[in-house]
Amino acid sequence: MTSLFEPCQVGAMHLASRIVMAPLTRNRAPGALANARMATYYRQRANPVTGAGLIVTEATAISHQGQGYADVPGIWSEAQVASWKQVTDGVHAEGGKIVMQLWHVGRVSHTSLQPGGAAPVAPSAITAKTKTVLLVDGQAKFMDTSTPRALDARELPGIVQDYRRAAANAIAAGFDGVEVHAANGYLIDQFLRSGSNQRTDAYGGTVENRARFLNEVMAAVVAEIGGDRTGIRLSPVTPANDACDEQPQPLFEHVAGLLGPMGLAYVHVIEGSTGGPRDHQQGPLAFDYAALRRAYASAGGQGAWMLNNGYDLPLAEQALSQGADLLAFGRPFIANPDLGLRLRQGGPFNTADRATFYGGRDAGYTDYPHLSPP
Ligand code: 8OZ
Repeated sequence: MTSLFEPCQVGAMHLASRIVMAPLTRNRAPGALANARMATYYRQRANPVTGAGLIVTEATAISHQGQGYADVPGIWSEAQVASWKQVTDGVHAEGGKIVMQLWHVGRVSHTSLQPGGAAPVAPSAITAKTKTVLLVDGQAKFMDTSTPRALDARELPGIVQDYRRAAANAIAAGFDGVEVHAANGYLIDQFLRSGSNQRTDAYGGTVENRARFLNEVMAAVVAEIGGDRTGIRLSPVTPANDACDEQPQPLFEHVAGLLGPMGLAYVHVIEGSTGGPRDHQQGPLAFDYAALRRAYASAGGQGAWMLNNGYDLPLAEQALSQGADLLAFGRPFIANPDLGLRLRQGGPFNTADRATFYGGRDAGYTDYPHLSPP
């Protein structure tokens, strides 16, 4: 039986274990730049024996328009590329691997975060019933998102180009690859789902049309940096950020069919409701994940299959025995920089403090205790 602590070839990356640090938004990048505190945080988790076999960065904006939260980082400028080098250098000095998660929030934004105070953009002008994080008097506050404007189809090639440039920038900054964020109700997911996409052009209506934007983004990123350095994150049934679709099963099996021939390093699937229940037998979260994987494999997909949401050691081992290749841990990695070591030893585990998830300084960020020096 495969164990969490066995190595795994993932596209161009050789990983020392199956343990992945999931992407985690922490709102500690003022000016949209990476910084020394972030470099410390990632380096603490990068050792392939005591930490993660692979780190996925916090979601990182591909453009100013792609920004939706206070103090999240970006990867569209030369200054941002330079700022991330301290992070990739630190991770590589520990012998670790790190990919950057590429993000456009679409409608999950606020005019105060957009270029020129403009409305955020979306497939259709439908406000998301969700909150974003803004800084009010220096304090992180959850605020309603602004009403978006619908994108003109003529704007889409420019956004695809932003993804492509972001992927090139990530490689220039020293990352081992990228993960395209197509989950959790952000721009790509907004195109996919019928609840946020009411377009009547080639990007709306049928499943094929709603998946067109995702397909174009992935094709551009793969053309730029290679499929073997590219992953994708999907969340077929999450209600996060007001995401909803009447028929997620055929929609996501179609997406899996598009991804199959792309030669991707991995596919990362959030099961159930992001950060919440993962039951999938019945009710609103019902979904056949095995069928999703079959659809991917039967389209020629050979990338590693990464699962996420609420995993602990027994559940992770069960998933590996059922054919998963990689398991991504989110909150456990916030509170346990040496999660790899703790999993090997069967614990003990620190508990993450929700009050310090978003914004702030070292508290709840770089100050969780290690079992042994990193
Ligand atoms: C929590 C807070 C802000 C953003 C996601 C990037 O859900 C996020 C996110 C999570 O994917």
